Amino acid sequence: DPFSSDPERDSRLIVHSKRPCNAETPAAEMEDFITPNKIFYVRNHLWVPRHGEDAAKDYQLTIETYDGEEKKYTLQDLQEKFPEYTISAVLQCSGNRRAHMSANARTANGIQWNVGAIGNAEWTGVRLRDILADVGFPVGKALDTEARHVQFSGSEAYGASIPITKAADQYGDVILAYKMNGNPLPPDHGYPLRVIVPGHVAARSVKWVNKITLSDEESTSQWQRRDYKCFGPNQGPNPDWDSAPSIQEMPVQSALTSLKYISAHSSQSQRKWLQAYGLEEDSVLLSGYAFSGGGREIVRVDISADDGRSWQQAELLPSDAKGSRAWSWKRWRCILPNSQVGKVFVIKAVDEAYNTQPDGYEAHFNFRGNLTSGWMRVENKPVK
Ligand code: MTE
Ligand code: MO
Repeated sequence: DPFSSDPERDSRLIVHSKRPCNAETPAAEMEDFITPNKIFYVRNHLWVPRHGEDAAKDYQLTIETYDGEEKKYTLQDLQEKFPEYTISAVLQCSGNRRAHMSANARTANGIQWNVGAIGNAEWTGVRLRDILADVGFPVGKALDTEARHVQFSGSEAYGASIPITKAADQYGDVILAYKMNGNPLPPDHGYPLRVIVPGHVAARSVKWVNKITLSDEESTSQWQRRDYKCFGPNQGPNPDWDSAPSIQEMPVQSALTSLKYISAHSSQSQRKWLQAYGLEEDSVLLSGYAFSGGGREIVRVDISADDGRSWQQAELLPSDAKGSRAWSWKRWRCILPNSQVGKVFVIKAVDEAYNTQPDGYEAHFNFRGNLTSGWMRVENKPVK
């Protein structure tokens, strides 16, 4: 039974499937900038490879250069040879919020994730760029070579690839991580080593990575050539798979993760909050996340309390983001008078390239339900 080495999981995770494990972070646990390891969503296509202490000791990473030559590194080699580097970065599954597409357009294939197939963590490891340089790849002149893709293989058989331009970019921050939020990677998240490709769909951040190949071709895995692509609203389920590019950088995304009732007559701390917003009446506190791919910073989150007729801006919370570009999400919050019970709140975000989200779901429907990002609509039903 290949699943026999799967770890125990936190009971707070919302489990969509057990074998393989697919489980999302409950919205109520997503209030912080950093998502704790124990409740970080788990998206496994297969089983978790063995992960005893010997897994790190026996670990070997093989790099296959463009000429077909192989170089090997132990975990210790990587840690001794290359400078340690920490970034904070979101991982978001391409299926995050698929349930909203299914509910608002048509049923899309795949796990019906709500808002929790996303998390933000600090990842510590070594730069892929430094390793490529060490095997003799000219990282500063990558396009002078014939290598166009960097393929990653996981030890359980998963595989994916990224463009050489991302891997060689000195501000691309692609790392091979051995720590998550300051602790060794948990088994579910890639122990002992995983790739982190910040700003890209999480499907490229290969866990349990044991081989890296420079190639003129993308990975030939189904996860590169088929599953993680988007087709037109009318296409499928048997499209010409090669006609669409594989998903790499993520579009703009935002979601509400909490809606709370604040009473003007209750605790002093709640009243202080209301005063800070210049409100005296009972109110609602909305909060959530916003994120964009490619390191593009979120510059605005717009909230409507009347289903999109009028808008105001949410407060973007300060954070301790690390890395060359904006790889982390922005947490946001907004306090509104509670005069609109039963009406619909709408949330949408804007990134620094002024990209924004589609207002509905039908126009970006795709049969696999990838990259759902329509404006999130939530009925005003505060919980006391
Ligand atoms: N890497 C391996 N080896 N096996 C996998 O099944 N799933 C991918 C990616 N890397 C996967 C993998 C997908 S689709 C996602 S969304 C992320 O890992 C999930 O990472 P997490 O489980 O650490 O949240
Ligand atoms: Mo995913």
